[in-house]
Amino acid sequence: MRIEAVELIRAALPFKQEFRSALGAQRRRDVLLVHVITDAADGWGECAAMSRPVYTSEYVDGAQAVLRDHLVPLALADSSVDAQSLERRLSEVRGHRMARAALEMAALDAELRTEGVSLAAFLGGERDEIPCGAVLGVADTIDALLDDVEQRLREGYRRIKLKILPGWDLEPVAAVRGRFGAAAVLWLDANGAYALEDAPRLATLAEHDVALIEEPLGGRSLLAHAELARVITTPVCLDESIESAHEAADALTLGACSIVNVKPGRVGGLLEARRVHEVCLRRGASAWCGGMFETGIGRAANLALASLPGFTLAADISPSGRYFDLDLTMPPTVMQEGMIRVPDAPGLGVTVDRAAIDTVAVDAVLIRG
Ligand code: OSB
Ligand code: MG
Repeated sequence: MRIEAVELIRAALPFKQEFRSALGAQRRRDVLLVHVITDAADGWGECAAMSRPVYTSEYVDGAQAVLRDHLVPLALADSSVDAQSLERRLSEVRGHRMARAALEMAALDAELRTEGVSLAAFLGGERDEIPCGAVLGVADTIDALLDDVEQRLREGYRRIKLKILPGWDLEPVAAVRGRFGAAAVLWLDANGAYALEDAPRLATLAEHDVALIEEPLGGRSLLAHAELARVITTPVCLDESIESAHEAADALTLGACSIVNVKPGRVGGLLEARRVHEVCLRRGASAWCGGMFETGIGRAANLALASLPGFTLAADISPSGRYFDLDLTMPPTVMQEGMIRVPDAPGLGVTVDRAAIDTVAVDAVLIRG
């Protein structure tokens, strides 16, 4: 396959409701799409980077710049590429994992559409539907949070993940547990908002039957997380701290976590995400597929990844309409009894709705080889 041109499209999708977490407040998703045009088929990728560099160091303007100036030129220089050779080629650029992942996703989509193979089948998926969890930001009041949890449970989500930070932790957790009892499987995500000195406070969360706490400590320290994991009984899950398969192996060896949130963007692509999954499977650690407020494009890739056998816990994947009024793929993604079907058509297995993209696009640049 030869990549003939790459289009970088920026779009803005307003959140239905402002989303607040330890990473700040977000009103709008700044979407960056990568559209690869090859001699055989087109392919689509979605970049996980957000507007500001507050989750990892990447941010959407930076991702666009490194794609335009460095990654896309590398992809266009090769007369024949497949996703594997492209991954190797792009790894010459250090860091910028979300940017590399978006281009790899698009190339893999084009390659698999050409071959008539679904992404799930290519990756080694074994499930045809994925259990899904809801993620709830910081609410205005405890009552508003409880109403939201009730609605999500009614919609069928398999578990509830609350964003927490100092000042929004014990009280909302106790309230949710008090109101819903054992009916709610409860996870917490701190996005690194705590320090090791907060261990006594974090230890008390266990009283509320919390199934996991994600990225409790700031600074991406595996040693600090290992120390915390020794003194709290709630299982620790890492997100931001793990950017590759070898970091996942290190984290599990050190006891920094027992559970891994796997996001293809954060680790540099679907191929590396599959290697993270292999590490977890080999070590008997639980893994699950995280989310980055994706549109239908990124969601399709996440569903394929989440179908691998080691993803034993509910994913941060939601149906169309959870965060935005408009989706960018057809048909709309639906959730039934908390499950979403894994696309089984070639490539990402969804039809990209160019007309919908054009209604929200703010910028599009075509780079030719
Ligand atoms: O920490 O998992 C996170 C979104 C952006 C950045 C970081 C995170 C998230 C989410 C999104 O939690 C969950 C979703 O896409 O539903
Ligand atoms: Mg997280």
